[in-house]
Amino acid sequence: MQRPNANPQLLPNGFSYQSRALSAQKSLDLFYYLQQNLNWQQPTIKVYGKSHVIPRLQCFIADRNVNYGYSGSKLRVEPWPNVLDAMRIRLSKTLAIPFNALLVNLYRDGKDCMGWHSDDEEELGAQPTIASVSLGAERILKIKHKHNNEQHSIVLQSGSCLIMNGFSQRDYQHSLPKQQRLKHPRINLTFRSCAKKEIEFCL
Ligand SMILES: O=C(O)CCC(=O)C(=O)O
Repeated sequence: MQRPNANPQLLPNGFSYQSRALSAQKSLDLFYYLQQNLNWQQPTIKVYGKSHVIPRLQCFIADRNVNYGYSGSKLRVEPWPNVLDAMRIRLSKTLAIPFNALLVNLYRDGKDCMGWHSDDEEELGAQPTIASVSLGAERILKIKHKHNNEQHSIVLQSGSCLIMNGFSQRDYQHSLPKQQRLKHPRINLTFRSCAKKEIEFCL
């Protein structure tokens, strides 16, 4: 995997996009492998006191010592499959970031989506680096500034890698809106570096 290039789709500071981080064949093989072999879950969230299943499937993979509220509350923590461990090692070396957790999303078709949010949980630190790899159907990612009207859209192609770092989470939100007519699935891998659990011991 190469270091992402300067961004051809004119993204704001803190976002950089590489369209062909993985070859088409590798992306396809990996997509089918993960679709069939990960332990997918569909967590429930509460919105205004009402429970809803989220509109996508997820799998959270992490080192055993990772302290991440996201996983603790809703998702089982899974061990690293070899193929994803190898990818995280390559990404960690290339970007000089010790990735220790991975949230995987499976969008079964264009009706599955993700709402506006920032990945700004405390465990990720003040300026987190997140490496987001896309496999399968192309989807549009929307980005908007939190305090002005600046908006961007980026087409996430299969095999691409979007890096979010710097103040991207402090200053912007992102979302993956529905694309009602899309029939094909997509998998997204977001590699993260989370705080570690404090070791408890008694003497
Ligand atoms: O599917 C995507 O590209 C977006 C994923 C995302 O925003 C997230 O995992 O926080």
